[in-house]
Amino acid sequence: MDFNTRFAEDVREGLSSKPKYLHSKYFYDEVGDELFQQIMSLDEYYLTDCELEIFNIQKEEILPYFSNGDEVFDLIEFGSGDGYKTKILLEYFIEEKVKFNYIPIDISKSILETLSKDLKKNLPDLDIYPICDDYFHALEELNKVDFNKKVILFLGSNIGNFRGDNAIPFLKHLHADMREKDQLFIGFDLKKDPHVILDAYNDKKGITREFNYNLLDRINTELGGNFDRESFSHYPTYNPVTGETQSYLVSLKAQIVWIDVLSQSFSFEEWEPIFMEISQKYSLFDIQHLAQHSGFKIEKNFFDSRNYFADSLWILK
Ligand code: AVJ
Repeated sequence: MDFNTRFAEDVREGLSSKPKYLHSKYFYDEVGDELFQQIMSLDEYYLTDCELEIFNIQKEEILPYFSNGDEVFDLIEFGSGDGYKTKILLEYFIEEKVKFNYIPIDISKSILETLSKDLKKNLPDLDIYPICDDYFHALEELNKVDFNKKVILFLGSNIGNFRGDNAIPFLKHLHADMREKDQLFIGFDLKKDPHVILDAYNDKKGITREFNYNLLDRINTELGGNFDRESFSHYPTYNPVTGETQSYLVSLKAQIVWIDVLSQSFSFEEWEPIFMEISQKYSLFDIQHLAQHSGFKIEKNFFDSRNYFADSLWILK
């Protein structure tokens, strides 16, 4: 099935469900990539600053975990985006003349092109092999031809888009595709003051709202939908019991939306929500639980100075 058919079928399934939902992975088209870059630079969105701080302050400590100095390793990044944070590590590794290849994997072609251009210009000594593909497909293809030690980066608390224990099947799959000496370096946004968390997903400038609306626009342009964004209100929530940040678009009136490519209409009741995204927050116990139940062992946790965020280095158990 090609990408557009997959997208269309996922939209059909989500809007036919009760409660209705849309997949947040479809947030990231060209406009969505740009909006997420704006989110990363918002005052309220602390996640990016935390991970930047971890990399800036602890890069000297991180490097010897990745490299023994002699052997070449592959630094593989899942969902690299524009590589804004990773660049701190890349620059430092190049400075230190570390032998490694950088392999960013992303489903967004345009963001990979931006990243490659930027790195070729600013870090000409870097060996970069971008792959535009699904994470696992890319990793499995790599495994056939490449036997270097792999360090897999999964940063930014991207894992949080899985609800709670749903992350485990994903991590198990990853585990199955890793070899004994490989490592996973994975970012987790930690449970903290609920106000701080909610503000990060409810920014004053309304960029996060725009980021959600963009998926309705995308359905309109790519699938011939007639969503009227003005008749949906963005509602973000944080539940400190479950650690789930969730975002909804709530229909402000009874309405019917038509989607051409699906030849189907979807009716909304007044105040009916579409569940858009989950961003799970974790305790150290939660992280331990995930590692343990997916076959990993925590080698080392790296924290920012406020203990808002953890980059956790995992090895196979
Ligand atoms: C890219 C999935 C880590 O959940 O914090 C930012 C996406 N959504 N603001 C997150 C996002 C709303 C982000 N991740």
